[in-house]
Amino acid sequence: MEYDVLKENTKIAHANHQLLKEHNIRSVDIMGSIGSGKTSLIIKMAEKLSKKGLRVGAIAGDVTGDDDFKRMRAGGITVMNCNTGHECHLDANMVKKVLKKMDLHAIDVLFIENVGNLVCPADFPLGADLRMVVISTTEGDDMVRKHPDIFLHSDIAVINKADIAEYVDVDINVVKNDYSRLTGGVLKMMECSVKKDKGVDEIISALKLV
Ligand SMILES: Nc1nc2c(ncn2[C@@H]2O[C@H](COP(=O)(O)OP(=O)(O)OP(=O)(O)O)[C@@H](O)[C@H]2O)c(=O)[nH]1
Ligand SMILES: [Mg+2]
Repeated sequence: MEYDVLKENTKIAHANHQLLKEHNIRSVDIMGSIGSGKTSLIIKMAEKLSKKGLRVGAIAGDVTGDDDFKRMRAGGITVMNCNTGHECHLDANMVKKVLKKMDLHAIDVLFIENVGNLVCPADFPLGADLRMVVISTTEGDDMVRKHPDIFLHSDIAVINKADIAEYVDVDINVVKNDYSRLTGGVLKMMECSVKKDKGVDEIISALKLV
């Protein structure tokens, strides 16, 4: 019998979404390249959201280890670690298992940090309200041209590390223009520097978290 992995993933993702909605949790699947600043952005957003009285939870998705888990925990986030073992992306079933162990009554916002990768996560929705892709200036100016799918599967796209763009010879406008072109001029890529706390409030607004 043929087993359709993507179809099954979509079914579980719908159930995850339903469960999160039943608990009034707003959720974001944060995808993006390795080291683009996903964890840093989650911690910065959590700091800002908790000042507004929101309780932030997270799932730290990584192939192995608990580095991001520990950083998020130190940032005051109610976080669960999720190691994929070998897989280059989270899938809805992994998230389902983690959600079962989480106290969903204790959080208002859930950030799911996907494995750093601009290819595989695109095909596996997890059940979050929104999907965001985070790249950074250090990857160069050609990420949208090389990995269009993940941008097309995301509601929001961010380019981080604006503070060092000039040192890595990247013109952020080139990336932004590629993204605008890809989305038919409908969406604009957001720019931020988590390090300098620039553009993070705008991302929180775009995610409709406050
Ligand atoms: N200059 C600069 N560095 C940043 C910024 N944001 C994050 N970093 C640094 O980039 C490195 C990677 O950041 P992380 O937040 O771990 O990135 P990540 O996307 O979670 O990485 P993985 O989970 O390993 O894929 C760290 O050394 C951060 O301090 C920024 O806005 N500017
Ligand atoms: Mg990380």
